[in-house]
Amino acid sequence: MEKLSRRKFIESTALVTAGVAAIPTVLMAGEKPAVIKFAQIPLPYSANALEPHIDAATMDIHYGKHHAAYVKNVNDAIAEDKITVESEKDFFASVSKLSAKARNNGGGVWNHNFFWQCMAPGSRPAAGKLNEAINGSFGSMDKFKEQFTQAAMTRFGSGWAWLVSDGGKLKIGSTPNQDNPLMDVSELKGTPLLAIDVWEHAYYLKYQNKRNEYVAAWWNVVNWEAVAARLA
Ligand code: MN3
Repeated sequence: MEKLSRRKFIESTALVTAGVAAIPTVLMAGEKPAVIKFAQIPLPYSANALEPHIDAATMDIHYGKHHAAYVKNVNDAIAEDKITVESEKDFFASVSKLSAKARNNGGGVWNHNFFWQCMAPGSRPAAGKLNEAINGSFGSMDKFKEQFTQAAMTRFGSGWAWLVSDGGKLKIGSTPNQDNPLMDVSELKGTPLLAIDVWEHAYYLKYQNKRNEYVAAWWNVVNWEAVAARLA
């Protein structure tokens, strides 16, 4: 894992948690604007912490190779394309105007930073307000899981399934490739609360073609406390 400065860590964690950027925009005369730079959050647990549901080899490659590559590629694209947006929020809200390289890799960085924080070892059941919101929107936790699993299973090819809050209303949906609900191009819109990566690289080593087994196992490592915090 690359070492990040404490400031960078706090910044990137805050960005991911809030889903919006908080980059200062007050500039001194002659100072260049703070153009956005994407970074990987430190993995919040060890690579083997989610076993047996998510294996360490998959985590190592997923975090260390795939996710790291998105970071390099989006920052390259920002330089190559002379992108001048100053916040993640603006980056995704105007992503239709950016190159495919910027869109795919920017989404790749954000989605994985979010995904790592959707999981934790020793998952505890959803409680309180979150539980009530899920029951209210979907009937029960079981029905919610069924619908979310359906979204994950029917996303053809590579992509993500999401639970979002759209103006206080909970919705389930999916996005192709590395698109996310913060993007202007996304049909599914809202504040992300929970996501699962259904790219084959997320499960192929352990589950091969059995996406259904991966999704079923993933419920055992969902960090419901993090989901509840995003809803608050
Ligand atoms: Mn992935």
